[in-house]
Amino acid sequence: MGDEIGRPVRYGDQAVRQGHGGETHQVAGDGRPSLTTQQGTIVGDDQNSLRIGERGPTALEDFHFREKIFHFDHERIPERVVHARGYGAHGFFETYAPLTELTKADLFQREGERTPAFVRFSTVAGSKGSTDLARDVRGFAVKLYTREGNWDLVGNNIPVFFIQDAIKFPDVIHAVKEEPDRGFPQAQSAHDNFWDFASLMPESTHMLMWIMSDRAIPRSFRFMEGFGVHTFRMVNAQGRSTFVKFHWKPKLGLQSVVWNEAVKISGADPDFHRRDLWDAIQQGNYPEWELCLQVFDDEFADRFRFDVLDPTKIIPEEELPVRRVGRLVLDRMVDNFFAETEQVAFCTQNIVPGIDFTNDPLLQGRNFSYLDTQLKRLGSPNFTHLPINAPKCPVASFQQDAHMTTVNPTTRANYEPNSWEPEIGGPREDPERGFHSYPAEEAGAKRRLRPESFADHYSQARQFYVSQTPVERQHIADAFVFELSKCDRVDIRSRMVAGLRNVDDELAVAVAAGLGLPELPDPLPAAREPIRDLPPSRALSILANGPDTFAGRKLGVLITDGADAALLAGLREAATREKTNVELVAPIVGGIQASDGTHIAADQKLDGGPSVLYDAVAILTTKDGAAELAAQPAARDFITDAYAHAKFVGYTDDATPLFAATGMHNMIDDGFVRLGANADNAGDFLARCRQLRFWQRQYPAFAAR
Ligand code: HDD
Repeated sequence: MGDEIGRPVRYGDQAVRQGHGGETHQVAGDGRPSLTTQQGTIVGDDQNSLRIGERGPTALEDFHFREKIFHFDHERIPERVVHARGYGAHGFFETYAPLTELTKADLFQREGERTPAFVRFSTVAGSKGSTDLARDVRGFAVKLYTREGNWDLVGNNIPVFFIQDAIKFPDVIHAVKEEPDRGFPQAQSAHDNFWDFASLMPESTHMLMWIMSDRAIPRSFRFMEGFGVHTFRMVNAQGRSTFVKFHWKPKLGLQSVVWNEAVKISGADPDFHRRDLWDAIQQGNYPEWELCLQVFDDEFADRFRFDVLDPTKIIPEEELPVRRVGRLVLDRMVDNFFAETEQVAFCTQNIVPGIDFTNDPLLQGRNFSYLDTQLKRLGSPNFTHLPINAPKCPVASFQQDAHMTTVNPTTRANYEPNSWEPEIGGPREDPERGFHSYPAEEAGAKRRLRPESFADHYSQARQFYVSQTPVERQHIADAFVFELSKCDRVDIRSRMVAGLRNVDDELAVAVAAGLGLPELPDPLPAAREPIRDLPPSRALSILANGPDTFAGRKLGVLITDGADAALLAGLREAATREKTNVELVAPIVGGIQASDGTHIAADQKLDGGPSVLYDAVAILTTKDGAAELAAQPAARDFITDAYAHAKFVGYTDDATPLFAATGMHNMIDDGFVRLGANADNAGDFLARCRQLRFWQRQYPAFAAR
């Protein structure tokens, strides 16, 4: 037990540290550990500070009080300057088949190899306490603890970026975050500064199309893609390099919410995304993504219309199909949010032999920024010693000391070369297995410039737009109108519309009309004339690639006293078959008495469980129950919101008084499924829900495929 001294161990639900003999101070009786100071002194009284006299001053000698408050005062560390709000989980990456021809990266050498992984999802602009449903890019940062070191693939759920050169990063981030004089708005791009900057930076146009699309309001982390964004290299054992772009594709398919829903979810449950991930993993529904590669050589790079080093460009999947090479499974939540999710330190520079960088100027700049920011956040270069950041493979180096070190050289030699025998002399470099940068030839004049090959800012923005279904195009136009309406300066609104004229006139006209601009501005001068006929890429649309499953989604069932017990049981069974969760919403959380006299507890009280929290809803009530519901604003919102958000609604005829109170009794459409008509009806309803939304309600001509 000697080597266990001081090691943190779990003791019931408490993390305590063991003593010399591996023991904890235990209180006789219930066996709990005694509360101690950080120095291990058992605390006799944790309720009262040390006083002189019953009503007298507090004594400075109260070391327990001072230590407790001192530690509390220092609990916060600086939040991340971007991606402050995030949520992480553990899991593994499993390799489908060896990729030896492409890379010598150890994790890709053996079929079925499982590499431990930690993933942190995030929003970009808001602070740590902001809402999950902000319209924003989502971070998708993956740490892979390989046998040959940690590889961090620090990506986003959008495959392009706002800027082409890292030197503009502080500007784009300053512009999107709170305005400095007033300290708001929080977690929103809908304000003058952002659109002022964006409209002056034509290179951001492609990214703007993505963040104004439904991609920026995902239904949950489980239903979004991830992208490495940059072109990277893979290098094989023979030293041959191949270019690669990384994609993560969710097994459950893509899904987003609509903006009005996002706004309401932000109030109803600001933790909607983290709760979703927590619930799914706790229930054993482990979310999965496949790692997909787009691999290409110099010849492809030369012939591709755009520069593969430009991070504002994608390579359409139709032009270069993806290859599925493994799966990422998240199967364990953290033990402690701060220790793991908050202290995890991702660095784009963390790569392993077999992976390498390219000259993408955004990536090159990122390689400086991440290491630097971790020092600021975590306070010591020894952040690598924290369990969440430490590699799971052997580490041997001569780096030593600094704040909070937990690992130092233990022998006499702490330098290299040295002539001590191996046990004392320590580690040596390994030319054979060690990392060598790919020896790319570089030459040219030292200048500050933007290459001509980066000059096309609009063609792929247009390609993205024309690849969307009509519903998605409408959402993009609505989002631009919403965001620009929050700008006070009309010239900023107008300049942005002028930029959109280089993308698509239908879009520019719709946005100008939505803003009430007196006239359509002339197009902004373009550095290069946009290509108007890039073929649409179906892979860019969410709706055209609907998952056709309701698995992993949530059905909200509004129940009142007298609700049909058999029908509810049928719904639950059908939902279980469909791998869908059911949550019961009732006027009071204590629950209801069902038609068969049984008592059924609710999961949510009516105004705590609005329909925006569910992917589809059902209403199981009686005529009296419906009349009571009709009198409650929360019940009326429940149904009108579900309708407005194009959700499928299961109902029985008894719900009619509620529909009548909302004026909806004449609006029952094919998105409403009458329950109880036959035994299998619940199953039919759940099968309809696989379409996720009844878009025809808003767009009668809608057909996704
Ligand atoms: Fe960044 C965090 C993703 C450009 C500087 N970034 C951060 C995180 C993600 C990304 C997912 C959160 C990591 C975590 O969960 O801890 N960033 C991206 C992507 C980019 C990108 C996909 C473009 C392709 N970032 C970018 C640039 C710079 C930074 C150009 C600076 C020059 N990013 C940072 C940072 C952060 C960060 C300041 C803040 C917290 C952190 O690093 O750990 O260094």
